[in-house]
Amino acid sequence: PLDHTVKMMENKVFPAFPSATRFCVASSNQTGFLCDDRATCIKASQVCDGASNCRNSEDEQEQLCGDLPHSLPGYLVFHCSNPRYWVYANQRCNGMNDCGDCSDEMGTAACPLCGSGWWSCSPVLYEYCSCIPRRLCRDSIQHCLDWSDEYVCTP
Ligand SMILES: [Ca+2]
Ligand SMILES: [Ca+2]
Repeated sequence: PLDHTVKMMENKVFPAFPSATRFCVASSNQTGFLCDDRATCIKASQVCDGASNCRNSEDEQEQLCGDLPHSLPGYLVFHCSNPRYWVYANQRCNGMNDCGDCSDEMGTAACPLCGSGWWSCSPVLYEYCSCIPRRLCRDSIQHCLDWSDEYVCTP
C-alpha cells in the first residue's frame, strides 16, 4: 500500500509538500505520516510525540505541532465522544481504551470485534474496552468481569 501511495503522490507536483498530502499506510495497516524522503511512513502517533522519527524531524515541526490537535491534518486525528479528548488515528480500533470512554473502540462497522489475538468479555481493567489480549488468559489473574479469561479462554 505504501508504494501505491507514494506513486500517486509523485504524479502530482507539491511545491512545499504540505502535511495534508502526507497520508500513507504504516505497518499493520495503521494510518501514517509520510516523511520528506517520500518513502518512510511513520505511525500517526509518532507525529508530535517529542521524538524525531523522520530524518529531518519534519514530524516534529512547529507548524504541525504548534496547536494540537488543530495543527495536525485531519487524517491523523480521531475525536473522542468527549469533545475535550482526541487520539491519533492509529489508536482507533487498536483494542486499547485511548479515549478513556472507549469511543475510539466503538462501532462494529469501523472496529471489527476482537481479532484473533483477543478474547471477548467485559474487562475488569480500564485500559481495555470489549476484549482483552489472549496472553492474559489463564494467568491466574482475573481480567474479565465474568472470569471467562480464567475458565473459558485459551491463550
Ligand atoms: Ca515523532
Ligand atoms: Ca484505542
